[in-house]
Amino acid sequence: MNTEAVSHEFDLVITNGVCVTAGDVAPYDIAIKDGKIHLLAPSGSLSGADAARIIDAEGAYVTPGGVDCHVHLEEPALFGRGSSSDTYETGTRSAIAGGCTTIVAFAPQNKAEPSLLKALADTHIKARGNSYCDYGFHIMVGNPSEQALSEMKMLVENEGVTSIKIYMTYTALQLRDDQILSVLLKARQTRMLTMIHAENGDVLNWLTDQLESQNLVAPEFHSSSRPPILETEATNRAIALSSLISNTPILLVHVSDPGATLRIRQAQTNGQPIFAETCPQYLFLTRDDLNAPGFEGAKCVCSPPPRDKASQDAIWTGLSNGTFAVLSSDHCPFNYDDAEQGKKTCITAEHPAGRFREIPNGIPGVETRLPLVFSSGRLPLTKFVEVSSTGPAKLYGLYPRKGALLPGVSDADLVVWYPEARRPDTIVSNAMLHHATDYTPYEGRKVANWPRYTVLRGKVVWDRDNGGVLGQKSFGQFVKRGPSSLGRVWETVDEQGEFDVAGL
Ligand code: DUC
Ligand code: ZN
Ligand code: ZN
Repeated sequence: MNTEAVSHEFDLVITNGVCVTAGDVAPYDIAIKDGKIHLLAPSGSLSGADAARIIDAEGAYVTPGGVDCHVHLEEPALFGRGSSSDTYETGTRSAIAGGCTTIVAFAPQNKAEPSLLKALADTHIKARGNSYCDYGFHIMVGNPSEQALSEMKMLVENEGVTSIKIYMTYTALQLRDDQILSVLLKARQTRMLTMIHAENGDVLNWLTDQLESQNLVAPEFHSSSRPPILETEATNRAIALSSLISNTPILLVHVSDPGATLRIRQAQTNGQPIFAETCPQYLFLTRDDLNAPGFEGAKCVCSPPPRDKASQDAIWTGLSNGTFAVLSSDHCPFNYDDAEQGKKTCITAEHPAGRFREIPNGIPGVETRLPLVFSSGRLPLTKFVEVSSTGPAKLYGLYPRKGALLPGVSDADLVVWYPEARRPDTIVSNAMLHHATDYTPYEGRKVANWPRYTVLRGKVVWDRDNGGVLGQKSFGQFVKRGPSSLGRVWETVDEQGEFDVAGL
């Protein structure tokens, strides 16, 4: 038997597609070799190419693979009770089925643990060999000890970890303002991007006590315990703390509130390096979803909570006008029907109808992020690619390897959507998703398109009509990240120089 591999000029060609990047929509054929985008050529010109495989996109849009830089997997109880219902294996399987080829997940540092490097090492063990898509890590800082701060330089220089997340709420994670300042100062010195969860934890705890004293403990009161003003206040404070440390760059994560959005926009207009993220839950859910019959509202308990219809519109506007650099899923899954680790851990003899204070905060969404927003028709396609792929790749130091279609440079990470003639009207159901979570908050929603193929480094890892998930959990690679390249963020800091307390 002849076992010699037949060699081809290209490994994969995608022909008759309409390529969408953050800057352009144009028909090109794409040739892929050795896992990279090799060539873009006039449409149809590669349909007879010498390639191991040719996919005819049939006129469909082809976008860079999704880059989702806000994903929680295999995390312990940090947001109330419970622990993640998705592992690296199941969460990244879900990612590729929804067109996402790279995630950045969190390496959580426990409050009792002084080291960030330990948190990173522990998380590498969970992810290695268990990832269907490429991945990086942010460190979630629970304890900004001297040791932790001193390790930030190593994370950037040796480990390819160039961002951290800090919290202004949650008992297990909340930092005081002085701790936030210490983190920002070190982040400035080491060129780390600081992601901030901006909600005033002390105020929401007080409001929660007030609600509980009136026995208002059902899931819907999660929303009353975290009104928009808490987010606006904390966002304003985060921006003030950043400006105090000589305008150190920060990213406000999962922004839900128009007041916070306006404050961010003002800071950006003033030239401050303030970046912002929003998520599908603030575009597609409202607080009414927390008011579902019985305990069902717990399925939509996340923080900040979904707001009202007018807020949704303001968030869409913020995406369109560039206030938000990135649209992430904040995939933070907990099973619903699970009294050990899921949403129902808060149902006890004392609180048979549940107690919102103890509901694990977070919802799944890594697989639905791209189809929901692509199908919405509310963003130009170039903007869709910008906020869901190119923007996150730039913000988190992955560009142009990720988030682009640059020949010779970019990994061949792609999504081929369905062409108009074959567009499936998909009704989202949990049964069709690939996570290990027992529900989706988007059950029953109609979406007009879905990734037909997902390609990761030149390999077809998702073929919706022929086998579904074709990738393997050993194929995803850890990606070392560089500094952020969005908006000359660190060049500006270089020009401004270091923080000088005497100059305040
Ligand atoms: N913040 C997150 O980023 N994810 C889930 C819970 C939370 O509050
Ligand atoms: Zn958060
Ligand atoms: Zn999150």
